[in-house]
Amino acid sequence: MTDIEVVLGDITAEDVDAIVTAANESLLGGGGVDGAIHRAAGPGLARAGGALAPCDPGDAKATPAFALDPPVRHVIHTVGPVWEGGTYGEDDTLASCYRRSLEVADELGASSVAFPAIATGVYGFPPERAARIAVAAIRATPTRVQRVRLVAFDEDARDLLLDALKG
Ligand code: AR6
Repeated sequence: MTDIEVVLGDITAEDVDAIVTAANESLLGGGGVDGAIHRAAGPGLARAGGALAPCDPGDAKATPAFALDPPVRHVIHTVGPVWEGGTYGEDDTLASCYRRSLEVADELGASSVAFPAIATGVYGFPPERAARIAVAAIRATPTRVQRVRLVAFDEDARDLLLDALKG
């Protein structure tokens, strides 16, 4: 049974086996949470990501975590959907990000994984809808990951995730 926790903070400070980043298809780094993770991990992360690119929206690929503090051993790069109004399969693509990230975590043998609110920043996915999809997708994915931490960067995002968890 996977335990889902909602926390407020900076994902780069998480003590987990694997951190998920909200990447773009190049896996070379960018702004937002991806920028923060790349800064914390160092330049090796972009080199390793670039070697695996491109990554399609909805898919996920893993690299080492480089200079991120232990116990973080892996970064799982997933690419969310760019929000275009909701009629272009954005919900399914977002659910796939969570599902594929957990599948990759299983392949890595990770037992704890931290996720940011994928696609809710630059990519413009409505945060309430994203929170419901995140929780539903994690619950629907069979996984050996024991602890999932949903890391909200602000209180509004945290409250939306807590509501989704109750629902
Ligand atoms: N810890 C946790 N959450 C964070 C942090 C952090 N340090 N920093 C930002 N967030 P975004 P996207 C939250 O824009 O929408 C990048 O350039 C933020 O408040 O990072 O999937 C990539 O390379 C928001 O709720 O990701 C892509 O090009 C959430 O993380 C593009 O942005 C996601 O916002 C991906 O856009």
